[in-house]
Amino acid sequence: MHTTPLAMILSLLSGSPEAGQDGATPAVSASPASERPNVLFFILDDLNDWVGCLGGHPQALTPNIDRLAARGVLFTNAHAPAPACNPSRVAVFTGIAPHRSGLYDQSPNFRDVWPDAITLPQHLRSLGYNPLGAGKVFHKPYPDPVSWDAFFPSKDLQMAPDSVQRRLVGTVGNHSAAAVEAEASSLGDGKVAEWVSATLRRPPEQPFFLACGFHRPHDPWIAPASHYAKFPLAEIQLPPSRSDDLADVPKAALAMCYTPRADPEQSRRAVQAYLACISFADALVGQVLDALDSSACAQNTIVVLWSDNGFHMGEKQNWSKLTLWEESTRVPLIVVAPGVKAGQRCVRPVSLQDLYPTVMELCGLPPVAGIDGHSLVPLLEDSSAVWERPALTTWGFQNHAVRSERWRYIRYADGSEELYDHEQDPNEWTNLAGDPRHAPVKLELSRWFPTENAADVKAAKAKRAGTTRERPGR
Ligand SMILES: [Ca+2]
Ligand SMILES: [Ca+2]
Repeated sequence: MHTTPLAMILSLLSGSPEAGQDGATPAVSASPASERPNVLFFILDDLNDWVGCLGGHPQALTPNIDRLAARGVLFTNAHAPAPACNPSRVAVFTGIAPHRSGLYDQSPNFRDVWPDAITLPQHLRSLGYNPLGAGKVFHKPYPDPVSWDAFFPSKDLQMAPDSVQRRLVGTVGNHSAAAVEAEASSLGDGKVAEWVSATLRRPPEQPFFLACGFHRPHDPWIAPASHYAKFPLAEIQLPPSRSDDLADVPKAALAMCYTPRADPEQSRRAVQAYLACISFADALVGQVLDALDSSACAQNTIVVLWSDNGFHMGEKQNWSKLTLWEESTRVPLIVVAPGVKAGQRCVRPVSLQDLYPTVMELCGLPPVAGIDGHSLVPLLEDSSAVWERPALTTWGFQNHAVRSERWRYIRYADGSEELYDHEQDPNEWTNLAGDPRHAPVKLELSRWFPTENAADVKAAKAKRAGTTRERPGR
């Protein structure tokens, strides 16, 4: 029987060969559904590497994320499939990478173009799990009611509103902030933490998949004043940047950049606000972890924490995500699971795309054919295990970055390129793509760029509607 090239590609991408060859399926595989581990999925929004245990900013305060990392494996070189909420989250929850789905941008809703997609929570439901969620799990305007048995605040509304008066003040560009005199429970993310904690204290009888989505530290940067107070404005340190940094990047890179005027005062206000929101999000993670630890499911729950994309706070003159550089693609990723050795740090380049197959394997469930990503279980067992592939990030049609342990290689749709050596240049200041001495590195890394790129579903949808204007989100 002949195997078609596409079937071969899907098989290679599915993660199933590893699951079969390594025999690494955890001991839970033979247990009945009722004894399978639960999954608690923390999703943070726009959280870059400004986390204590990742060392991205010397003033970041994240004691709770740090204590979670100490319980399992911290991936220090983890990257998003796309540097934006919608394509990143859709890739994680469907298991299909942007270059195969054609969903590259903040719209459309994946259900509009792909109504029969089976999300991870839907798939787990079919295998006996109770899928539950709260907060920002999918992109904000696109709740996915069919994914959940229960959702807070409701299946049709992902984000609980803040119940406080606040006056936003400007910082850099379009980023606003507010310190509010309010308890966490008055803010949307605080309500999410309370609902998730209550769910953990009274868990369903079935094993559960519980997604806990916090909007912080996404802007507007609103947090209780107590978190702002931890970061006095006069003491704020700005991240390293160079005023001439963009002189050696191609036009395609500049087109992705958001470079508003940012004087030092505005920059310090923005950094303070972002640090305050990270501190607030971290406290909410701690609140949920405390609820888990005192619950009946403390010993039998896999905990995964990730952010959908990173964020530039002035590095490379950029004040956003939406680029193929390190600060946009790198994200915190922590996996804690029964039987996984605590306190490991893994430097291998991995992707959030790997989460779907990882969850399946950790739960002792069969691998899913046709999805992208590769189970991280070999790295959970031994964080220094061989891992040959780099992490791939895609932003728009035919714009890709691959990140290996040492290098970042970017190629844009127009053929222009960037190459950075993280061993010598962790800030990605010097684009080496034009240096012929690095041709062998580029050749080696270029084989990981997708050779087939699905047409942009947003463009296709607009064409079908007989207009080039994007239909408003719902
Ligand atoms: Ca985001
Ligand atoms: Ca530069």
